Parts: sequence; C-alpha cells; structure tokens
Amino acid sequence: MSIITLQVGQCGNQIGQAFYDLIVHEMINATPASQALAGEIFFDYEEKSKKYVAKSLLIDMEPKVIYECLGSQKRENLWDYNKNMTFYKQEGSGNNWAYGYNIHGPSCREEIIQKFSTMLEKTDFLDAVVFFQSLAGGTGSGVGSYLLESIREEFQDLSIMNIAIAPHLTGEVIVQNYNTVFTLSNLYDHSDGILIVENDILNLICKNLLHLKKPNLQDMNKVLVNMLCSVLYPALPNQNASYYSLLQNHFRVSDTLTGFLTSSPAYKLLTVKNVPQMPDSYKDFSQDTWQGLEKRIYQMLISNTSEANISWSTTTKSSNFNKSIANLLIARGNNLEEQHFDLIGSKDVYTKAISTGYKYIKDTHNFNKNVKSLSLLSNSQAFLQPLEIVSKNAYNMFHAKAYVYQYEKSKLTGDDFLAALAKIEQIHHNYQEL
Ligand SMILES: Nc1nc2c(ncn2[C@@H]2O[C@H](COP(=O)(O)OP(=O)(O)OP(=O)(O)O)[C@@H](O)[C@H]2O)c(=O)[nH]1
Ligand SMILES: [Mg+2]
Repeated sequence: MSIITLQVGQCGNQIGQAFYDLIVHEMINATPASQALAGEIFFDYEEKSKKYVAKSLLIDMEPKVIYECLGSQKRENLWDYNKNMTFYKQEGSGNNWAYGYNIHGPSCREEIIQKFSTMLEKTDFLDAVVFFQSLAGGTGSGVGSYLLESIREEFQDLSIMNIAIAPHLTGEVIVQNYNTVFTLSNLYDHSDGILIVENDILNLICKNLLHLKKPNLQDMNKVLVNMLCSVLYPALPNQNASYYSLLQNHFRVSDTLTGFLTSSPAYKLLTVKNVPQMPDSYKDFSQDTWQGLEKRIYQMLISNTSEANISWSTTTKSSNFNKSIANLLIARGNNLEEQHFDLIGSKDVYTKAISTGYKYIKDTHNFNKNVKSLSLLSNSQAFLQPLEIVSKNAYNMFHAKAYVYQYEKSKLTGDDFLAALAKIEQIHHNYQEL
C-alpha cells in the first residue's frame, strides 16, 4: 500500500527530503523483498532514468527550498522528485498562520488539488497521505492546514496523518504560539492522527546521545527522520520472503490510526520514540539485548522522556506518570521469532476509560544499521505540558493584543483566536482527565 507525502513549507520540504534519503539508504541495506516493498510504498520507478521517484508533492510559498530539493546531485543519483509535482510562489507567509491559511491557501487550492488528484490517479493501492509541516512558521502551518481541509473536502475516504514539528519552547519565532494554536486546532478537525515531534527533544538527542556540541537543523533532521522511518518503513516478519506484494507489509498507517491509535476522535495526538540512538561508530560494539531495549523504551513511555533524559524513578504508581491510550511497538532486527514484549502491554500503563491497548509488529530488517531496534508510536498524555505552555503564552499575548493586528489584516477575528484557544484547552482537558 502506497504512501503519498505532501511537503509543505521550509521545514516540511527539508524533512521530506531527509526522509526519502533515509528510506533509500535503508533499502540499499535491505533484503530484496524488503527493498522491493519499500520501493513500491514510497516511490515510482522510472525505467528510462532507472531512478526511484518519490511519491511526493512539494509545496512552498517561496522557491528556494524547493529548488534545493530538486537539485539531485546531493542525493548520489539514487532517487529524485517529480519536477511536475511541485508548487511554489515568490513570497512566503511571513510566519503568519492567517496569511498562509486565508490568503495563500485559497489562491493555490485549485492547482494543488489538481496535482494531488493526478498523483492519486497514478497510485493503485493508497494506504495514506502524510503531511510534513512545522507548527511555527506560516506556510507549513497555515497553507498546510488549508490544504488538509481542502483535501478532506474533495476526497473524503483518505487516511491522513500529519507530521508536525513543534518549535523550541524558548522561542524562535515570536508568534510561534499563535501559529501552533491555530494549526493544531485546525488539524484536529480534519486529520486522522497528528504526530508531533519537538525540536527541543531532537536537539537533546543530538547533544546527549550523538555527542554533537552544536547540532544544526540537518543533524536534527537526521534524528527526526530516523524516528519517522523507524515507524513507516515496511515491516516484513518473514526472514525468507522471496516474493513480495504490497499486502505483505504488516504496518499500515490507515489501519493503525483510526483502527487503533486514534479510534476515539477526541484523542489524536501521537508521539514516536525509538531506541537505540547512538553514533554509527558505536554500533559494532553494541551489546543491546531485546529485554534491555524494552525496559528503556518502557521507561521512556511512562516517564514521557526521550532516550537522552530517561527518568528511571518514575513508575506507574507515580502520580504524574504518562498514561497511554494505545501503543504500537515495532521491533526490527534479528532473533525475534520467540520474542515477546510484555512490559509495554501491562495493564497499568493504560487509562481505564478508552484504551485500545497494545499491538506489536515484527520486521527482520536491521534498521539504521542496528542489529536490534524498537520504536513506539503512542497516543498518550505526552503533550499535556507543552499544550499548557503554548496555550498560556498565546493567551497572554492575545490578552496584551500583541501582533493580533497582523492576523486581523489576514482576515482573522478576535473570535477566531478565542475559538482556537478554547479548542486547545479542550484537547488539554480531555487528555488530563484520562
Ligand atoms: N526540525 C526542523 N525544524 C525546522 C526546519 N526548518 C524549519 N524548522 C522549524 O520550523 C519553524 C519555522 O517554520 P518554517 O517551516 O521555516 O516556515 P514555513 O512553513 O516555510 O513558513 P513561512 O516561511 O512563514 O512562509 C521553526 O520552529 C523552525 O525551527 C528543519 O529543517 N528541521
Ligand atoms: Mg518559509
């Protein structure tokens, strides 16, 4: 089953490019069956140029990042984008969600829907559509929200996941809290699952685990796409599979979201965690056992931490432990035949109210050169604190009327602010009550 991506804005396009790069590099190290499956899911194969062409639509309101994506020399000639599946204008959205949503969005709707529809027609078995976007800028957030809504209107039955990058909490863009509030409240109405990755966590992993003193966006994106691919890369549990069909993939976004992780529409926020994270040069000496990795990821889950700052003292008896609605564990590597991972399935990890529990998928591929690796896609209380901080900051700024006029110039009203803030408060409340 294929996955089509929409890369929107600077962040969305940069992540998308790093994502396909990693998938292709994983394919090089994979068995023929795994390679063929990943190739079918994420790429069209172009006979003439003998190249994989990403099933992706590139969108930005300024051309620079899209030109960079199209320059293929960086990619060792292994894969490419389809140059016709791009849309750009000459002027960005200026970190203004409203400008992206109300001005740019409607002006580019027709052309983008047309291109998207061409992609859909070419795709035989579609699993899901995945958006890559940031929450803090204006294009990924505003145009991204507008396009999600438009695509929902035009093509009702698609399964859609949004991968949204949250800004550093200390702030890079002054109005990032407004943009985050508007984006999340909007995505919540139309997405099947919103996977949020926080730049602060990526930065921490780069520093503490990869020992990079001053990580740049490229370093952070490597960690990020590692997390994403550790989930989205196909799962083939049979070591000796010598044939393949798209149906052999044991991981499907569509089934995983509304069928399991986000089956209750009030709870759509997802996190991803993966272990181990270490510099490549350490991997040959790694002594990780399945039990050791399981303990680590379990502890990261219940304490809502990353591998870079695991809290070992948290237990499911702690008052502030991170309660789960559902967890999908994906194990990739050797000797999985007899392996069970019961910790993540323990009852006390889950909220009693609406939990759909635990699922486990195996894959024999040595992902990211690890002989053993685990990743966990979760719907849990993980975003209680960030949601609280973002909505408090946005509310305070709104109350002081800071920068509100810039949004009003792009057709938003005070009521729109209050409605979006109320929505975020409601989401926070829902998760808090679990
Ligand atoms: N992890 C990561 N974050 C990024 C990257 N590029 C931008 N960001 C983050 O995205 C936010 C800014 O959003 P952008 O994606 O640059 O904005 P945009 O969607 O292009 O919107 P406009 O430039 O306002 O039109 C900030 O929080 C940045 O830290 C990237 O390559 N990786
Ligand atoms: Mg931009």
